[in-house]
Amino acid sequence: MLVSHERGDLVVIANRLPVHRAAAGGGWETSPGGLVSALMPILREHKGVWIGWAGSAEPSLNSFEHEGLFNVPVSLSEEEVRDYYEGFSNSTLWPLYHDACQTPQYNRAWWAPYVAVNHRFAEVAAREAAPHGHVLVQDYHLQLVPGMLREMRPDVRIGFFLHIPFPPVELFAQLPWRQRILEGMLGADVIGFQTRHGAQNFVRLVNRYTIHRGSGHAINVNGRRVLARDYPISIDYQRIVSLASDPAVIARSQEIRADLGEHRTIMLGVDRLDYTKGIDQRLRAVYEIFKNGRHTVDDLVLVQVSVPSRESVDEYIEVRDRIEKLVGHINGEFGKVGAVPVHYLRRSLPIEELVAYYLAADVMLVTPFRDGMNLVAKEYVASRRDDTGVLVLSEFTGSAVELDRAVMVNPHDIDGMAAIIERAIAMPRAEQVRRMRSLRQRVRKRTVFTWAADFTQALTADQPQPVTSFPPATTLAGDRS
Ligand code: GDG
Repeated sequence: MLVSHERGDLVVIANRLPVHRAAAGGGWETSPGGLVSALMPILREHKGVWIGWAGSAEPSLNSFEHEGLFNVPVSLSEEEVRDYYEGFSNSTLWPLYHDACQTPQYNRAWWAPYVAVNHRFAEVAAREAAPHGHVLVQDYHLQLVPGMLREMRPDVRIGFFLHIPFPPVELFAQLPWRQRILEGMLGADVIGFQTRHGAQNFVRLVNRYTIHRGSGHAINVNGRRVLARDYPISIDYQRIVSLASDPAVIARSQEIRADLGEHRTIMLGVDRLDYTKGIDQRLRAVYEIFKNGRHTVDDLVLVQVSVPSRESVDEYIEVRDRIEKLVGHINGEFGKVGAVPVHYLRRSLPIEELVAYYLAADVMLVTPFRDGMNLVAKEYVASRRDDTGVLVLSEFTGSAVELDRAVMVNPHDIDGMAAIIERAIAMPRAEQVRRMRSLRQRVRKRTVFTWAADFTQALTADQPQPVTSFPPATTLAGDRS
Protein backbone atom coordinates (compact mmCIF):
# COMPACT_ATOMS: atom_id res chain seq x y z
CA MET A 1 0.00 0.00 0.00
CA LEU A 2 1.32 3.45 -0.89
CA VAL A 3 1.34 5.82 2.03
CA SER A 4 2.20 9.07 0.34
CA HIS A 5 -0.02 9.95 -2.57
CA GLU A 6 1.49 11.40 -5.65
CA ARG A 7 -0.28 13.41 -8.27
CA GLY A 8 -2.05 11.24 -10.81
CA ASP A 9 -2.69 8.38 -8.40
CA LEU A 10 -6.34 8.93 -9.22
CA VAL A 11 -7.41 10.44 -12.54
CA VAL A 12 -10.99 11.18 -13.59
CA ILE A 13 -11.74 11.65 -17.29
CA ALA A 14 -15.07 13.16 -18.26
CA ASN A 15 -16.31 15.13 -21.24
CA ARG A 16 -16.50 18.26 -19.08
CA LEU A 17 -14.26 19.61 -16.36
CA PRO A 18 -15.98 19.91 -12.94
CA VAL A 19 -15.58 23.71 -13.03
CA HIS A 20 -17.07 26.61 -14.97
CA ARG A 21 -16.31 30.28 -15.32
CA ALA A 22 -17.80 32.40 -12.54
CA ALA A 23 -20.48 34.85 -13.72
CA ALA A 24 -18.61 37.80 -12.23
CA GLY A 25 -14.92 37.96 -13.11
CA GLY A 26 -12.89 35.37 -14.92
CA GLY A 27 -12.26 32.90 -12.07
CA TRP A 28 -13.38 29.29 -11.82
CA GLU A 29 -16.25 27.87 -9.76
CA THR A 30 -16.88 24.21 -8.98
CA SER A 31 -19.94 23.03 -10.90
CA PRO A 32 -22.70 21.69 -8.69
CA GLY A 33 -23.60 18.05 -9.13
CA GLY A 34 -23.58 14.68 -7.43
CA LEU A 35 -20.70 13.20 -9.39
CA VAL A 36 -18.37 16.06 -8.57
CA SER A 37 -19.24 16.07 -4.87
CA ALA A 38 -19.00 12.27 -4.65
CA LEU A 39 -15.55 12.12 -6.17
CA MET A 40 -14.18 15.30 -4.57
CA PRO A 41 -13.19 13.81 -1.18
CA ILE A 42 -11.18 10.95 -2.70
CA LEU A 43 -9.80 13.19 -5.43
CA ARG A 44 -8.54 15.68 -2.89
CA GLU A 45 -7.07 13.03 -0.65
CA HIS A 46 -5.29 11.32 -3.53
CA LYS A 47 -4.01 14.49 -5.21
CA GLY A 48 -6.48 13.74 -7.96
CA VAL A 49 -6.45 15.00 -11.51
CA TRP A 50 -9.58 15.71 -13.57
CA ILE A 51 -9.28 15.73 -17.36
CA GLY A 52 -12.09 17.31 -19.40
CA TRP A 53 -13.24 19.89 -21.91
CA ALA A 54 -13.67 23.37 -20.44
CA GLY A 55 -16.61 24.33 -22.70
CA SER A 56 -16.94 25.65 -26.21
CA ALA A 57 -16.04 29.24 -25.45
CA GLU A 58 -12.62 28.36 -24.05
CA PRO A 59 -9.47 28.58 -26.18
CA SER A 60 -6.49 26.31 -25.32
CA LEU A 61 -5.88 26.47 -21.60
CA ASN A 62 -3.09 25.38 -19.33
CA SER A 63 -3.66 23.01 -16.45
CA PHE A 64 -4.70 24.71 -13.22
CA GLU A 65 -5.47 23.89 -9.61
CA HIS A 66 -8.86 24.81 -8.15
CA GLU A 67 -10.01 24.00 -4.60
CA GLY A 68 -7.43 21.27 -4.19
CA LEU A 69 -8.11 19.56 -7.51
CA PHE A 70 -5.78 19.60 -10.49
CA ASN A 71 -7.77 20.37 -13.68
CA VAL A 72 -6.34 19.41 -17.07
CA PRO A 73 -8.32 20.98 -19.92
CA VAL A 74 -8.63 19.21 -23.28
CA SER A 75 -9.43 21.58 -26.12
CA LEU A 76 -11.89 20.83 -28.91
CA SER A 77 -12.13 22.63 -32.24
CA GLU A 78 -15.49 23.97 -33.45
CA GLU A 79 -15.70 21.07 -35.92
CA GLU A 80 -15.00 18.58 -33.12
CA VAL A 81 -17.74 20.09 -30.98
CA ARG A 82 -20.08 19.63 -33.94
CA ASP A 83 -18.99 16.10 -34.94
CA TYR A 84 -17.76 14.41 -31.75
CA TYR A 85 -20.06 16.11 -29.22
CA GLU A 86 -23.28 17.24 -30.93
CA GLY A 87 -22.95 14.60 -33.66
CA PHE A 88 -21.69 11.17 -32.61
CA SER A 89 -22.24 11.57 -28.85
CA ASN A 90 -25.58 13.36 -28.82
CA SER A 91 -27.22 12.51 -32.14
CA THR A 92 -26.01 8.89 -32.54
CA LEU A 93 -25.25 7.36 -29.13
CA TRP A 94 -27.66 9.35 -26.93
CA PRO A 95 -30.86 8.46 -28.86
CA LEU A 96 -29.69 4.88 -29.59
CA TYR A 97 -28.95 4.18 -25.91
CA HIS A 98 -32.33 5.66 -24.92
CA ASP A 99 -34.36 3.02 -26.76
CA ALA A 100 -34.04 4.96 -30.04
CA CYS A 101 -36.90 7.16 -28.83
CA GLN A 102 -35.62 9.57 -31.52
CA THR A 103 -34.08 8.03 -34.61
CA PRO A 104 -30.29 7.75 -34.14
CA GLN A 105 -28.26 9.29 -36.96
CA TYR A 106 -25.49 7.09 -38.34
CA ASN A 107 -23.35 9.73 -40.03
CA ARG A 108 -20.03 8.28 -41.22
CA ALA A 109 -18.36 11.70 -41.01
CA TRP A 110 -18.78 11.74 -37.20
CA TRP A 111 -16.89 8.53 -36.41
CA ALA A 112 -13.35 9.72 -37.19
CA PRO A 113 -13.70 12.84 -34.97
CA TYR A 114 -15.11 10.64 -32.16
CA VAL A 115 -12.04 8.38 -32.43
CA ALA A 116 -9.67 11.36 -32.63
CA VAL A 117 -11.11 13.13 -29.57
CA ASN A 118 -11.14 9.88 -27.55
CA HIS A 119 -7.49 9.41 -28.52
CA ARG A 120 -6.63 12.91 -27.34
CA PHE A 121 -8.27 12.28 -23.94
CA ALA A 122 -6.43 8.93 -23.66
CA GLU A 123 -3.08 10.58 -24.44
CA VAL A 124 -3.60 13.22 -21.78
CA ALA A 125 -4.54 10.51 -19.26
CA ALA A 126 -1.48 8.45 -20.22
CA ARG A 127 0.67 11.49 -19.47
CA GLU A 128 -1.08 12.43 -16.21
CA ALA A 129 -1.56 9.03 -14.52
CA ALA A 130 1.07 8.07 -11.92
CA PRO A 131 2.76 4.65 -12.23
CA HIS A 132 0.13 2.03 -11.29
CA GLY A 133 -2.42 4.81 -10.85
CA HIS A 134 -6.20 4.55 -11.19
CA VAL A 135 -8.21 6.13 -13.97
CA LEU A 136 -12.00 6.55 -13.89
CA VAL A 137 -13.49 7.19 -17.35
CA GLN A 138 -16.98 8.69 -17.40
CA ASP A 139 -19.79 8.13 -19.85
CA TYR A 140 -20.76 7.61 -23.48
CA HIS A 141 -18.62 10.38 -24.96
CA LEU A 142 -15.46 8.46 -24.09
CA GLN A 143 -16.15 4.76 -24.65
CA LEU A 144 -12.95 4.21 -26.67
CA VAL A 145 -10.68 5.73 -24.03
CA PRO A 146 -10.26 2.57 -21.87
CA GLY A 147 -8.94 0.50 -24.81
CA MET A 148 -6.66 3.27 -26.07
CA LEU A 149 -5.30 4.01 -22.61
CA ARG A 150 -4.59 0.33 -21.92
CA GLU A 151 -2.41 0.20 -25.04
CA MET A 152 -0.48 3.29 -23.94
CA ARG A 153 -0.29 2.51 -20.21
CA PRO A 154 -0.79 -1.18 -19.36
CA ASP A 155 0.26 -0.49 -15.74
CA VAL A 156 -2.80 1.59 -14.76
CA ARG A 157 -6.13 0.28 -13.44
CA ILE A 158 -9.02 1.58 -15.52
CA GLY A 159 -12.67 1.96 -14.52
CA PHE A 160 -15.44 2.99 -16.90
CA PHE A 161 -18.89 4.15 -15.77
CA LEU A 162 -21.84 4.66 -18.11
CA HIS A 163 -24.36 7.18 -16.75
CA ILE A 164 -27.00 6.45 -19.37
CA PRO A 165 -28.77 3.15 -20.18
CA PHE A 166 -26.94 0.44 -22.10
CA PRO A 167 -29.33 -0.82 -24.79
CA PRO A 168 -30.48 -4.36 -25.56
CA VAL A 169 -28.75 -6.44 -28.23
CA GLU A 170 -31.34 -5.77 -30.98
CA LEU A 171 -30.86 -2.01 -30.69
CA PHE A 172 -27.08 -1.83 -30.18
CA ALA A 173 -26.70 -4.15 -33.17
CA GLN A 174 -27.72 -1.21 -35.42
CA LEU A 175 -24.54 0.69 -34.62
CA PRO A 176 -22.10 0.43 -37.55
CA TRP A 177 -19.17 0.77 -35.12
CA ARG A 178 -20.54 -1.68 -32.52
CA GLN A 179 -17.48 -3.92 -32.27
CA ARG A 180 -15.06 -0.98 -31.90
CA ILE A 181 -17.17 0.49 -29.10
CA LEU A 182 -17.35 -2.83 -27.23
CA GLU A 183 -13.60 -3.41 -27.61
CA GLY A 184 -12.97 0.15 -26.40
CA MET A 185 -14.97 -0.40 -23.22
CA LEU A 186 -13.28 -3.77 -22.62
CA GLY A 187 -10.00 -1.94 -22.10
CA ALA A 188 -11.30 -1.20 -18.58
CA ASP A 189 -10.87 -3.50 -15.56
CA VAL A 190 -14.27 -2.55 -14.12
CA ILE A 191 -17.20 -1.47 -16.28
CA GLY A 192 -20.07 0.03 -14.31
CA PHE A 193 -23.69 0.41 -15.40
CA GLN A 194 -26.71 1.99 -13.71
CA THR A 195 -28.72 -1.26 -13.71
CA ARG A 196 -28.27 -5.02 -13.83
CA HIS A 197 -30.03 -5.01 -17.20
CA GLY A 198 -27.43 -2.66 -18.67
CA ALA A 199 -24.61 -4.94 -17.49
CA GLN A 200 -26.38 -8.04 -18.85
CA ASN A 201 -26.93 -6.36 -22.22
CA PHE A 202 -23.22 -5.57 -22.36
CA VAL A 203 -22.09 -9.13 -21.59
CA ARG A 204 -24.51 -10.52 -24.21
CA LEU A 205 -23.20 -8.09 -26.80
CA VAL A 206 -19.58 -8.97 -26.00
CA ASN A 207 -20.40 -12.67 -26.55
CA ARG A 208 -22.19 -11.89 -29.80
CA TYR A 209 -19.87 -9.38 -31.47
CA THR A 210 -16.35 -9.90 -30.08
CA ILE A 211 -13.97 -12.85 -29.71
CA HIS A 212 -14.10 -12.51 -25.90
CA ARG A 213 -16.36 -14.55 -23.64
CA GLY A 214 -18.27 -13.50 -20.56
CA SER A 215 -20.70 -15.00 -18.12
CA GLY A 216 -22.37 -13.41 -15.11
CA HIS A 217 -20.34 -10.33 -14.24
CA ALA A 218 -16.99 -11.56 -15.56
CA ILE A 219 -15.49 -11.32 -19.04
CA ASN A 220 -12.25 -12.94 -20.10
CA VAL A 221 -10.30 -10.56 -22.34
CA ASN A 222 -7.15 -12.40 -23.48
CA GLY A 223 -6.66 -13.81 -19.97
CA ARG A 224 -7.47 -10.52 -18.22
CA ARG A 225 -10.58 -10.51 -16.03
CA VAL A 226 -12.98 -7.64 -16.67
CA LEU A 227 -15.82 -7.01 -14.24
CA ALA A 228 -19.09 -5.69 -15.74
CA ARG A 229 -21.82 -4.97 -13.22
CA ASP A 230 -24.35 -2.51 -11.86
CA TYR A 231 -23.35 0.37 -9.59
CA PRO A 232 -26.54 2.47 -9.31
CA ILE A 233 -25.61 6.11 -8.82
CA SER A 234 -27.36 8.26 -6.25
CA ILE A 235 -27.41 11.66 -4.57
CA ASP A 236 -25.84 13.40 -1.60
CA TYR A 237 -28.84 12.58 0.62
CA GLN A 238 -27.70 14.63 3.62
CA ARG A 239 -27.17 17.73 1.51
CA ILE A 240 -30.76 17.62 0.25
CA VAL A 241 -32.08 16.88 3.77
CA SER A 242 -30.12 19.87 5.15
CA LEU A 243 -31.45 22.15 2.43
CA ALA A 244 -35.00 20.89 3.10
CA SER A 245 -34.51 21.71 6.82
CA ASP A 246 -33.21 25.22 6.17
CA PRO A 247 -35.74 27.79 7.51
CA ALA A 248 -35.19 30.04 4.47
CA VAL A 249 -35.95 27.16 2.07
CA ILE A 250 -39.04 26.15 4.08
CA ALA A 251 -40.27 29.78 4.08
CA ARG A 252 -39.72 29.95 0.33
CA SER A 253 -41.72 26.74 -0.20
CA GLN A 254 -44.61 28.25 1.79
CA GLU A 255 -44.42 31.35 -0.36
CA ILE A 256 -44.59 29.20 -3.52
CA ARG A 257 -47.67 27.43 -2.13
CA ALA A 258 -49.30 30.73 -1.28
CA ASP A 259 -48.53 32.14 -4.76
CA LEU A 260 -50.00 29.10 -6.50
CA GLY A 261 -53.03 28.88 -4.18
CA GLU A 262 -53.15 27.09 -0.82
CA HIS A 263 -56.14 24.95 -1.77
CA ARG A 264 -54.66 23.65 -5.03
CA THR A 265 -52.82 20.34 -5.48
CA ILE A 266 -49.36 21.17 -6.82
CA MET A 267 -47.78 18.83 -9.36
CA LEU A 268 -44.13 19.35 -10.28
CA GLY A 269 -41.84 18.32 -13.15
CA VAL A 270 -38.09 19.08 -13.17
CA ASP A 271 -36.00 17.97 -16.13
CA ARG A 272 -33.30 18.96 -18.54
CA LEU A 273 -35.21 19.96 -21.68
CA ASP A 274 -34.55 16.62 -23.37
CA TYR A 275 -36.78 14.45 -25.54
CA THR A 276 -35.94 11.38 -23.43
CA LYS A 277 -37.61 12.91 -20.36
CA GLY A 278 -41.19 12.46 -21.67
CA ILE A 279 -42.21 16.05 -20.87
CA ASP A 280 -44.56 16.25 -23.85
CA GLN A 281 -46.36 12.99 -22.95
CA ARG A 282 -46.65 14.20 -19.36
CA LEU A 283 -48.31 17.41 -20.60
CA ARG A 284 -50.68 15.36 -22.77
CA ALA A 285 -51.70 13.34 -19.71
CA VAL A 286 -52.24 16.57 -17.77
CA TYR A 287 -54.37 17.86 -20.65
CA GLU A 288 -56.55 14.74 -20.35
CA ILE A 289 -56.98 15.29 -16.62
CA PHE A 290 -58.32 18.82 -17.13
CA LYS A 291 -60.36 17.74 -20.14
CA ASN A 292 -62.25 15.02 -18.31
CA GLY A 293 -63.51 17.71 -15.94
CA ARG A 294 -62.74 16.03 -12.62
CA HIS A 295 -60.16 18.76 -11.94
CA THR A 296 -60.10 22.44 -12.84
CA VAL A 297 -57.61 25.27 -12.68
CA ASP A 298 -59.08 26.09 -9.26
CA ASP A 299 -57.91 22.89 -7.60
CA LEU A 300 -54.92 21.66 -9.62
CA VAL A 301 -51.71 23.16 -11.03
CA LEU A 302 -48.53 21.89 -12.66
CA VAL A 303 -45.16 23.63 -12.36
CA GLN A 304 -42.79 22.42 -15.07
CA VAL A 305 -39.14 23.46 -14.67
CA SER A 306 -37.20 22.75 -17.86
CA VAL A 307 -33.48 23.43 -17.92
CA PRO A 308 -32.24 24.41 -21.42
CA SER A 309 -29.94 21.75 -22.86
CA ARG A 310 -28.02 20.99 -26.12
CA GLU A 311 -29.78 23.83 -27.89
CA SER A 312 -27.77 23.51 -31.08
CA VAL A 313 -29.08 19.98 -31.78
CA ASP A 314 -32.23 20.02 -34.00
CA GLU A 315 -34.21 17.45 -32.00
CA TYR A 316 -33.84 19.61 -28.87
CA ILE A 317 -35.25 22.66 -30.68
CA GLU A 318 -38.16 20.50 -31.88
CA VAL A 319 -39.01 19.07 -28.46
CA ARG A 320 -38.90 22.56 -26.95
CA ASP A 321 -41.37 23.76 -29.60
CA ARG A 322 -43.67 20.79 -28.94
CA ILE A 323 -43.60 21.43 -25.19
CA GLU A 324 -44.20 25.16 -25.51
CA LYS A 325 -47.15 24.59 -27.89
CA LEU A 326 -48.68 22.09 -25.46
CA VAL A 327 -48.30 24.47 -22.50
CA GLY A 328 -49.99 27.23 -24.53
CA HIS A 329 -52.72 24.81 -25.59
CA ILE A 330 -53.50 23.67 -22.04
CA ASN A 331 -53.38 27.18 -20.59
CA GLY A 332 -55.49 28.57 -23.45
CA GLU A 333 -58.15 25.92 -23.01
CA PHE A 334 -58.36 25.56 -19.22
CA GLY A 335 -56.88 28.78 -17.79
CA LYS A 336 -58.71 31.87 -16.65
CA VAL A 337 -57.64 35.42 -15.94
CA GLY A 338 -55.49 35.22 -12.82
CA ALA A 339 -54.91 31.42 -12.90
CA VAL A 340 -53.28 29.00 -15.35
CA PRO A 341 -53.06 25.21 -15.09
CA VAL A 342 -49.38 25.04 -16.16
CA HIS A 343 -46.53 27.28 -15.00
CA TYR A 344 -43.58 26.70 -17.31
CA LEU A 345 -40.12 27.85 -16.18
CA ARG A 346 -37.49 27.36 -18.89
CA ARG A 347 -34.39 28.07 -16.84
CA SER A 348 -32.06 26.59 -14.27
CA LEU A 349 -32.92 27.38 -10.64
CA PRO A 350 -30.52 27.71 -7.71
CA ILE A 351 -30.50 24.46 -5.72
CA GLU A 352 -32.20 26.16 -2.71
CA GLU A 353 -35.07 27.25 -4.95
CA LEU A 354 -35.29 23.77 -6.49
CA VAL A 355 -35.61 22.16 -3.05
CA ALA A 356 -38.26 24.75 -2.09
CA TYR A 357 -40.27 23.53 -5.12
CA TYR A 358 -39.75 19.88 -4.04
CA LEU A 359 -41.15 20.83 -0.62
CA ALA A 360 -44.11 22.65 -2.11
CA ALA A 361 -45.06 19.82 -4.50
CA ASP A 362 -47.78 17.32 -3.53
CA VAL A 363 -47.15 15.14 -6.58
CA MET A 364 -43.81 14.81 -8.38
CA LEU A 365 -44.02 13.72 -12.03
CA VAL A 366 -40.93 11.89 -13.35
CA THR A 367 -41.96 10.34 -16.67
CA PRO A 368 -38.97 9.68 -18.98
CA PHE A 369 -39.26 7.26 -21.90
CA ARG A 370 -35.87 5.97 -20.77
CA ASP A 371 -33.38 7.30 -18.20
CA GLY A 372 -30.11 5.86 -16.89
CA MET A 373 -31.07 6.61 -13.27
CA ASN A 374 -32.92 9.94 -12.71
CA LEU A 375 -31.64 11.84 -9.73
CA VAL A 376 -34.58 14.25 -9.58
CA ALA A 377 -36.76 11.38 -8.32
CA LYS A 378 -34.26 10.63 -5.53
CA GLU A 379 -33.89 14.32 -4.62
CA TYR A 380 -37.67 14.74 -4.27
CA VAL A 381 -37.80 11.72 -1.97
CA ALA A 382 -34.87 12.98 0.13
CA SER A 383 -36.46 16.40 0.58
CA ARG A 384 -39.79 15.01 1.93
CA ARG A 385 -38.84 15.07 5.60
CA ASP A 386 -42.47 14.73 6.79
CA ASP A 387 -42.96 11.58 4.64
CA THR A 388 -45.82 13.09 2.63
CA GLY A 389 -46.01 13.60 -1.13
CA VAL A 390 -46.37 11.17 -4.02
CA LEU A 391 -43.69 10.24 -6.52
CA VAL A 392 -45.11 9.25 -9.92
CA LEU A 393 -42.24 7.45 -11.66
CA SER A 394 -41.73 6.01 -15.12
CA GLU A 395 -40.99 2.30 -15.03
CA PHE A 396 -38.30 2.97 -17.68
CA THR A 397 -35.95 4.87 -15.36
CA GLY A 398 -33.03 3.25 -13.55
CA SER A 399 -34.47 4.74 -10.35
CA ALA A 400 -37.55 2.52 -10.66
CA VAL A 401 -35.42 -0.46 -9.56
CA GLU A 402 -34.71 0.96 -6.09
CA LEU A 403 -37.75 3.25 -5.80
CA ASP A 404 -40.26 0.45 -6.28
CA ARG A 405 -42.75 1.97 -3.80
CA ALA A 406 -43.30 4.93 -6.12
CA VAL A 407 -46.47 5.02 -8.21
CA MET A 408 -45.29 3.53 -11.51
CA VAL A 409 -46.39 4.73 -14.95
CA ASN A 410 -45.79 3.81 -18.57
CA PRO A 411 -45.15 7.19 -20.25
CA HIS A 412 -46.22 5.82 -23.63
CA ASP A 413 -49.75 5.23 -22.28
CA ILE A 414 -51.26 8.71 -22.01
CA ASP A 415 -54.69 7.64 -20.74
CA GLY A 416 -53.15 5.20 -18.26
CA MET A 417 -50.77 7.90 -17.04
CA ALA A 418 -53.65 10.40 -16.65
CA ALA A 419 -55.62 7.87 -14.57
CA ILE A 420 -52.60 7.08 -12.37
CA ILE A 421 -51.79 10.77 -11.81
CA GLU A 422 -55.41 11.27 -10.73
CA ARG A 423 -55.02 8.44 -8.24
CA ALA A 424 -51.80 10.04 -6.98
CA ILE A 425 -53.62 13.35 -6.48
CA ALA A 426 -56.27 11.56 -4.42
CA MET A 427 -53.91 9.32 -2.42
CA PRO A 428 -54.81 9.28 1.30
CA ARG A 429 -52.15 10.69 3.60
CA ALA A 430 -51.60 7.36 5.39
CA GLU A 431 -50.68 5.64 2.12
CA GLN A 432 -48.43 8.54 1.10
CA VAL A 433 -46.55 8.17 4.39
CA ARG A 434 -46.20 4.37 4.08
CA ARG A 435 -44.74 4.66 0.61
CA MET A 436 -42.57 7.72 1.21
CA ARG A 437 -41.05 6.26 4.38
CA SER A 438 -39.87 3.21 2.51
CA LEU A 439 -38.61 5.30 -0.44
CA ARG A 440 -36.66 7.59 1.86
CA GLN A 441 -35.04 4.63 3.59
CA ARG A 442 -33.82 3.33 0.23
CA VAL A 443 -32.26 6.64 -0.80
CA ARG A 444 -30.72 7.20 2.64
CA LYS A 445 -29.01 3.78 2.57
CA ARG A 446 -27.38 4.13 -0.84
CA THR A 447 -25.96 7.59 -1.47
CA VAL A 448 -23.57 8.84 -4.11
CA PHE A 449 -20.79 8.28 -1.56
CA THR A 450 -21.64 4.58 -1.34
CA TRP A 451 -21.60 4.51 -5.14
CA ALA A 452 -18.15 6.10 -5.34
CA ALA A 453 -16.76 3.83 -2.61
CA ASP A 454 -18.18 0.62 -4.17
CA PHE A 455 -16.87 1.50 -7.60
CA THR A 456 -13.39 2.51 -6.51
CA GLN A 457 -13.14 -0.52 -4.21
CA ALA A 458 -13.94 -2.82 -7.13
CA LEU A 459 -11.22 -1.06 -9.06
CA THR A 460 -8.59 -1.53 -6.38
CA ALA A 461 -9.53 -5.16 -5.58
CA ASP A 462 -7.61 -8.20 -6.93
CA GLN A 463 -4.98 -6.23 -8.69
CA PRO A 464 -1.51 -7.50 -9.40
CA GLN A 465 0.31 -4.19 -8.81
CA PRO A 466 0.81 -2.36 -5.53
CA VAL A 467 -2.02 0.11 -5.13
CA THR A 468 -3.29 2.96 -3.09
CA SER A 469 -6.14 1.96 -0.81
CA PHE A 470 -9.25 4.10 -1.05
CA PRO A 471 -11.11 4.98 2.14
CA PRO A 472 -14.03 2.67 2.97
CA ALA A 473 -17.57 3.95 2.44
CA THR A 474 -18.12 4.91 6.05
CA THR A 475 -15.18 7.28 6.21
CA LEU A 476 -16.08 9.23 3.06
CA ALA A 477 -16.99 12.78 3.95
CA GLY A 478 -20.67 13.53 3.75
CA ASP A 479 -21.93 9.96 4.07
CA ARG A 480 -23.77 10.14 7.34
CA SER A 481 -26.53 7.71 6.48
C1 GDG B 1 -27.56 11.86 -16.52
C2 GDG B 1 -28.44 10.66 -16.91
C3 GDG B 1 -28.41 9.91 -14.52
C4 GDG B 1 -32.17 19.93 -12.70
N1 GDG B 1 -32.74 21.13 -12.82
C5 GDG B 1 -32.05 21.96 -12.02
C6 GDG B 1 -31.04 21.22 -11.40
N2 GDG B 1 -31.14 19.99 -11.85
C7 GDG B 1 -30.27 18.89 -11.41
C8 GDG B 1 -31.07 17.93 -10.60
C9 GDG B 1 -30.30 16.63 -10.77
C10 GDG B 1 -29.63 16.81 -12.12
O1 GDG B 1 -29.76 18.18 -12.50
C11 GDG B 1 -30.33 16.00 -13.21
O2 GDG B 1 -29.98 14.68 -13.07
P1 GDG B 1 -30.85 13.53 -13.72
O3 GDG B 1 -30.36 12.24 -13.20
O4 GDG B 1 -32.28 13.74 -13.37
O5 GDG B 1 -30.72 13.65 -15.30
P2 GDG B 1 -29.52 13.91 -16.41
O6 GDG B 1 -29.11 15.32 -16.41
O7 GDG B 1 -30.10 13.43 -17.70
O8 GDG B 1 -28.28 12.99 -15.97
C12 GDG B 1 -29.31 10.24 -15.73
C13 GDG B 1 -27.41 11.03 -14.26
O9 GDG B 1 -26.69 11.38 -15.45
C14 GDG B 1 -26.38 10.63 -13.19
O10 GDG B 1 -25.72 9.46 -13.52
O11 GDG B 1 -29.24 9.76 -13.39
O12 GDG B 1 -30.06 9.09 -16.07
O13 GDG B 1 -29.27 10.99 -18.04
O14 GDG B 1 -29.31 16.50 -9.79
O15 GDG B 1 -31.13 18.42 -9.31
N3 GDG B 1 -30.18 21.74 -10.52
C15 GDG B 1 -30.32 23.06 -10.24
N4 GDG B 1 -31.27 23.85 -10.83
C16 GDG B 1 -32.15 23.34 -11.71
O16 GDG B 1 -33.00 24.07 -12.24
N5 GDG B 1 -29.49 23.62 -9.35
